[in-house]
Amino acid sequence: MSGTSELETLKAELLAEIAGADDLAAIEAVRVSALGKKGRIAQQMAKLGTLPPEERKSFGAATNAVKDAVSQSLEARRADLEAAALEARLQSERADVTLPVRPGPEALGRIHPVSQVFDECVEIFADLGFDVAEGPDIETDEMNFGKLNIPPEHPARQEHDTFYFPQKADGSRLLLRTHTSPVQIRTMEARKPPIRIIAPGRVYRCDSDQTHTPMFHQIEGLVIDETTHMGHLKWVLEEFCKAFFEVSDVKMRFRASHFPFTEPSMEVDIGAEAIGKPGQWLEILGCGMVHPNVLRNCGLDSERYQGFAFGMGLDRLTMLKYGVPDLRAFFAADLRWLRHYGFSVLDVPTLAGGL
Ligand code: 2NL
Repeated sequence: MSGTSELETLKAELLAEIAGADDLAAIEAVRVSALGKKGRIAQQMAKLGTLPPEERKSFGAATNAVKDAVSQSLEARRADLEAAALEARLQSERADVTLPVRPGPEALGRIHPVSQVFDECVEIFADLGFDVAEGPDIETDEMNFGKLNIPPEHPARQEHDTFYFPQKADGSRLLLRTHTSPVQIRTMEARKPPIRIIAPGRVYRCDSDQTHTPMFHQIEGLVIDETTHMGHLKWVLEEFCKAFFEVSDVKMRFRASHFPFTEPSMEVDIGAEAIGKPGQWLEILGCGMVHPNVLRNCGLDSERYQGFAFGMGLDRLTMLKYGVPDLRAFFAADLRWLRHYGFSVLDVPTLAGGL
């Protein structure tokens, strides 16, 4: 057989092998056997040296032509197989998002109303440009009281209000935070203004009756900048109340009050129309302009910076919004209650979706 017809046969064989390879591994095997270092094309090339000089040029060119044809065919086949593999994955991994939720944990589980309100508040304040800050439940006296301008003789420091841990050798003792303010203290110590944060979390007070539980939930907010003023505070709180109670207008009443960490300090009532009880006022939060002592305690220049802070109890807010009559039910882990008052896992609060 002449060299050229042998090449033609080789080409036909290889092209048939390529056409017959029906997955990427088979294609790769054909590639190695044809174009590899000791492959069948290389074997042909090796014959060049044995040919008479006048045949070498045409045989070399013919072998290269076979090599090119085989390479092209391999690539084309590989591309086809890859496209087919992708198409098969798309078919098998297709999810029909319009199907109802499968029976199982997602359909059965319920989100606790306080968690739902927690998420709603985070959503509302995030939309207003606030970051969420967190900190430990166990704090020092200094973080929970001292830096907040709460003097040693203040009643909040008494044993019957605060859960203290046993005294340490150096006389200091840790405590369970009585508010989330230490989170804001930590933020002011760690960052330069402008600061815009909310600090949601669990807080603890040694108190238990119809309307108080030893652990409850709070959200505090803090805004510090060079020109932040009470108008900003009132606007933020008004926007929050409208979004939270899902009303286009809300009546608000700011009453003078006193907290050691703000000056001036105010308590805020809203017109109970917001929850369908016209004529009454409901107290929902406390707020004020951050006391200059607190700014200085956190290393901020009180001549340059000022800002506002507010704090509200989430449990009470939850009772108001969702008509939960008894606070203690929140902590009773009663599944029948949770099935009635709880929220679907899929009911994620968004402003666009109407909380
Ligand atoms: C209330 C009152 C309030 C704050 C909390 C605060 C935090 C820092 C500095 C200044 Cl770091 N103030 N927090 C301010 C005013 C009121 O909470 O009745 N909460 C349920």
